[in-house]
Amino acid sequence: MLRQLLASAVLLSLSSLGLAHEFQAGDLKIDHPWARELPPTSPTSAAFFVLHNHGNQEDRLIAVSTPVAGKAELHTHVHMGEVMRMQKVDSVSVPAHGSSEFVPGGNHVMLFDLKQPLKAGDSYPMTLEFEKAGKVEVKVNVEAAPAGHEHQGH
Ligand SMILES: [Cu+2]
Repeated sequence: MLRQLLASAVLLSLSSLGLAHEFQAGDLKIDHPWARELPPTSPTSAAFFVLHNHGNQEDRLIAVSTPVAGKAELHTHVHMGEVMRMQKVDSVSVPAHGSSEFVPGGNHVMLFDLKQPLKAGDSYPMTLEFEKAGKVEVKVNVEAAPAGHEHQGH
């Protein structure tokens, strides 16, 4: 019984380590890049993360690329009457001492022409390019379900 408890405690701590991953570019922190697992037939996907800016100057995310997709675009959602529509944007601001969230239903990185199915448990590299902080490569984790509470409270 004790052994089982210990084993599950180890598993728990391993899985929470796996969930919390972050990357740094200058004053910017890129928190937990992830994408949702989709059916293998889906030609598109989206990537999400939270950008934290610990600096005194605004920065902007201006471009994204990844080897798993033919094309990656910055998207946001806008209200078009009753419905929410995706719209391409040229850049996304990360305010000084602020943050910018990329979440389902909001800003996201749209991936077109996927070259391989994205399966839960996989990860893939993605390069974010910022106006001031420059380029940084992050690792995007593919997750089976939309991530929940662990994304809040940072
Ligand atoms: Cu989109």
